[in-house]
Amino acid sequence: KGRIFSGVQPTGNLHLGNYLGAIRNFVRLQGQYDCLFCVVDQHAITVWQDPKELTQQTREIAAAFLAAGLDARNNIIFNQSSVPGHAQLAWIFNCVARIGWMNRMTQFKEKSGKDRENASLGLLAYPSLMAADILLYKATHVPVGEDQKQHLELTRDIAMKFNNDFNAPDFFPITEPLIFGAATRVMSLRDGTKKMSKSDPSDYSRINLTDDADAITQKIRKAKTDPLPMPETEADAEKRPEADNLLGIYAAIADQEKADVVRAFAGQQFSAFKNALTDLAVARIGPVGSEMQRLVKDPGYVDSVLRDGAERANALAKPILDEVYRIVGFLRP
Ligand code: AQP
Repeated sequence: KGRIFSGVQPTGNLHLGNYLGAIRNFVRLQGQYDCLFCVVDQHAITVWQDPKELTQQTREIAAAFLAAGLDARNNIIFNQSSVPGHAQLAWIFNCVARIGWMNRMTQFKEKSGKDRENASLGLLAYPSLMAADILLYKATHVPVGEDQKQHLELTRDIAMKFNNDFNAPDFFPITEPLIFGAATRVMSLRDGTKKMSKSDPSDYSRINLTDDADAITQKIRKAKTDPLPMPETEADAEKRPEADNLLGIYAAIADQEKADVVRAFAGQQFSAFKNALTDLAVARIGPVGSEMQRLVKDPGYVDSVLRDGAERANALAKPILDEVYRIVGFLRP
């Protein structure tokens, strides 16, 4: 059995992309692998987070994991800052990775924008911490959305360079990404060429997990489309980003092949398709959001899950980190 590590940042506005691209896949993988699912609060602070909101959002992500159907007993659910090994190993990886590797990361370029000199040092080093998250447990597989593929390649580079520099062949595994499902890259509802994102200023660009039936209905009704009827073939859909995105969302939620969804709605008016998509989203996403909100109202249970998860994660990490310290030559007097 391989081991899975994956994380979600507690940066607010958990959306359909996070759910379909990541969290729902976690649910499918549990049982097949040893799994660690992490609320990556240390990643979140690479851009400014209000402290009170960070605490609340951390509980929300953990609650979303549980609401989506992750089992807290058979998986390890925890928050990153509760296991000091992540930061400890990240420091070593900061010294293994090269600045040039970090400078090439698309996410850094996008998030730092034009004012790169003013971005936090943590934002630049983000992929090094992500490599530490994964390799602290020698995870073999990481389920993520398409946008994280480049960071995973960097994790593999760091593992290889560490193994090589310290003459420790095969010490760290060369981790494989698991990118699957009909929604590996959910796009904005306002612009089919931009990914759906927590930080998009327009709330109409995304469906939040906390949206009620009314909000979901409004957002799908207002979602941008082109004036043509529904595409006739998958190839036709691929040339129309907004239509393609909505079809992919439908296929992912309904758990159908996109080709079958295209066939079912071929040539129809968008309004008919949007009504069907609304019903589906309200029926399948609504309950996850309301369960998540119920769980955060009384955080005692969520906190106990995180506490227990941190203890178990620490126990897995400790012998691996001890071995890394020995390999690097750190004296442990
Ligand atoms: N649009 C998306 N489609 C599919 N998967 C997505 N993921 C994110 N956006 C999409 C996947 O969700 C997991 C958790 O993401 P995250 O919280 O670590 O990070 P993120 O990529 O920073 O999320 P956002 O929404 O895009 O936030 P901002 O606006 O801050 O950049 C990951 O597996 C990710 O692939």
